[in-house]
Amino acid sequence: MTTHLTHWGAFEASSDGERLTSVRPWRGDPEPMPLIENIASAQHHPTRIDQPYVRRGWLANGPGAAPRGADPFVPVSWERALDLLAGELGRVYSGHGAEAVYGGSYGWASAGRFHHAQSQLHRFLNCLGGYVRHANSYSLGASTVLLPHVIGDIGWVMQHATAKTVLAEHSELVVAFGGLSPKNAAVSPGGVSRHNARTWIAAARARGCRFVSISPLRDDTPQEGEAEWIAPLPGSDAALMLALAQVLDEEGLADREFLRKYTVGYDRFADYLRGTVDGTVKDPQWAAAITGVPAGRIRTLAREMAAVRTLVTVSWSLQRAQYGEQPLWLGVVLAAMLGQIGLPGGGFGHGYGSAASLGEPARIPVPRFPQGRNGVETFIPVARIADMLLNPGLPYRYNGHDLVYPDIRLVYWCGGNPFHHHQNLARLRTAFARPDTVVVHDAFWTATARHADIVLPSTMSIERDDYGVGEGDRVFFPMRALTRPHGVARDDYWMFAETAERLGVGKEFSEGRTAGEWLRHLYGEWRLVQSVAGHDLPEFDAFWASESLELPVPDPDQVLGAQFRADPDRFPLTTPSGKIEIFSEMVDGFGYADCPGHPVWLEPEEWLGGAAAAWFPLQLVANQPRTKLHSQLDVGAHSQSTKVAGREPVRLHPLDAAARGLHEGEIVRIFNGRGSCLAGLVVDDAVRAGIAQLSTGAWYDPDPDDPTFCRHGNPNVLTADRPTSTLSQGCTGQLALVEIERYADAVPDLAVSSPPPVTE
Ligand code: PGD
Repeated sequence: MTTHLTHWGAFEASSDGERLTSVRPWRGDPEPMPLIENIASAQHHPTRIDQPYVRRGWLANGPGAAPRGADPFVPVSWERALDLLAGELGRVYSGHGAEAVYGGSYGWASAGRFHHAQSQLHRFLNCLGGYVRHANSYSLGASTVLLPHVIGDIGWVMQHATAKTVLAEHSELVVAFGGLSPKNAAVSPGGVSRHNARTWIAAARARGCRFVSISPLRDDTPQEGEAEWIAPLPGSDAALMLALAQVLDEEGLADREFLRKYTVGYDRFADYLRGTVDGTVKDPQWAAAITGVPAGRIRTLAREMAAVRTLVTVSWSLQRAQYGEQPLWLGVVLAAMLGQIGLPGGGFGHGYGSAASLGEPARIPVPRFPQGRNGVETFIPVARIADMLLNPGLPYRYNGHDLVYPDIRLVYWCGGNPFHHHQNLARLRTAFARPDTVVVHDAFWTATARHADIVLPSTMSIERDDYGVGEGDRVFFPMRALTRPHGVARDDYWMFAETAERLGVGKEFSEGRTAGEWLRHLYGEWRLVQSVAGHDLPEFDAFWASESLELPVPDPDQVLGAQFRADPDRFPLTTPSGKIEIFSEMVDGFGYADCPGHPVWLEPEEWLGGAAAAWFPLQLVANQPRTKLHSQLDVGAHSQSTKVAGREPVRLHPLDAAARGLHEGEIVRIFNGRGSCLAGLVVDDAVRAGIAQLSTGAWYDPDPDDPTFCRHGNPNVLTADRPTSTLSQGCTGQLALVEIERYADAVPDLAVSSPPPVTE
């Protein structure tokens, strides 16, 4: 058996050289993930891209728009594909400059440090002069922009979060806004060795810690927590948090000494709570009307939080909605009012249920494939992709900057699936029709590959040599190839090296090394640097022959919050004031009505639809899936095992199903003013009444005549391509208003589970 790594866990496998013959979780993992079952079953699925393809219209008529996403593909040899690619890159770079190339290429790709797809692409494009990049992520669009204004270095709550073991030993109450979802806590970019979310939650509970899970879904916190379930209307958490803060303020439970010493701006915020500014006291009665949570429970919860050692956590999903900055900022403010920031088991956490890496001790850095220097300064906040393609030259604002969308001629995607991750997919489709050329490398015929002109087949990580370790994880795995590649698929590195050669920058890109030589070279350099830092690590050959390497943790006790608490003058935050900013002069100075200088309640535009809200009475929660990571390996056995008649499952409360005369297992149509999709109904009282829960990840399968209708169940035909706010311009894919009805027509076949039409 050989050990290998994925974003969702390590596994051991054997193979016959072509396919995996046996797969089991890595023996070191106490809570293995069933997602591992997707790998072997997906590897040779008909939707694997077996060789290079070029869209017929592009091949016949040259670079140009129509009809991207509908044309058949022509199989071509590697020679021809790379000649065409090099010719087109040459044309765009010489005719329009590097600013006409969008190479942001957002996406998680696969585990593995060297074959990390975006790093490969970025190095390649940098050799050609650079590319328009993206800033931030779909995961943390609002957090990455807001938190530096509020607490300074975001590493404070990410890399140096309070350890899970400390929480397990010291927290008396964990109030988890967005829950502590075990499925999300099981993944980390680059991999996870030992899953431990259930273990630390069980340990805390056994010690007497109480969990309050504030989420529309009961299973957003593991059973081990025996959590009290409070289910506010999705999108209303900020109102609930304001009311908790109002009770703390009114009843003298706020820690005034902490607020004075460690924060700025409390008085302005308190004026808002008390209604001095707008005449509305943000009390529990006020919040109950917005959230649906009884006023009495809000008041008692605030008192309980002030009475014991309390951790306030906010999941990443809460900020993936319009005005997502507000609940995040309020989480920090609540923790500051409780005065426990920097105490073991108290304070604020962001993402304990969102990624495996949170609360793990910071390990030494690991080898990295250098990306070179980008000669282009222009960037977009990542979720503005459709806006950029549709509106070249349009000015817009972001985090205090006045920016202008560039005029993109060529889009290059490697290791991501925007037709999975972006919102309002029909609009994205219109946007993808604009550039001259779209190039995609992927292992599968994802919807993005189907909307490309040049499609190059990449290997899966099991088909190449690499090494990997997850963000915040300590186990570094050699990842030896388990099988030969599917069809004539090649590594992204090989494709870039060959194309770079054709464009006259071969030496700059490859430095004359093969992929195998790079692995050895990067490891050797890294080992040398680490030995200077006092870490004695094995030579490459010994590492390569081993099962795994446990990485050192240089400074396990470094808790930034504790240092700040001990001496805020010596360890100031990197905010303008050096303190926690409950009111930010900087954010206030930007003058954005959708993100003022202190946290507030802003009613989502989706709710203000008036008639629209009446037409679409259900709150859709489009959360992360349980049976796959994002859209990866959706054709795999584990993902397929939960589909209903081949469609993605949608969960509805029994009352909502009964009100519509719907039954378990039926195919339903979910719709709103932006689009519609089919899904298979699951009736479940683990979802709050008034909610429909449809996870992301089903491959977009548009009706040929109507791109707003997905036959498979991708919720991003329903979500709005609307930013979190002018401040962070993040993605708002988590929530949308919808209605559901029985699908009365004959259920159409799926096109997305077969390759697209191919022609000679
Ligand atoms: P993945 O499915 O992981 O989705 O969006 P992301 O684009 O990351 O896409 C990765 C792609 O890389 C896959 O198609 C895979 O086959 C390909 N790939 C894997 N390995 C390789 C390789 O070696 N080479 C190449 N060339 N390709 C490779 C995820 C994004 O979705 C994220 S992070 C979040 S948090 C967002 N969440 C939501 C949400 O909560 N709700 C909605 N509605 N929408 C969301 N979208 C976002």
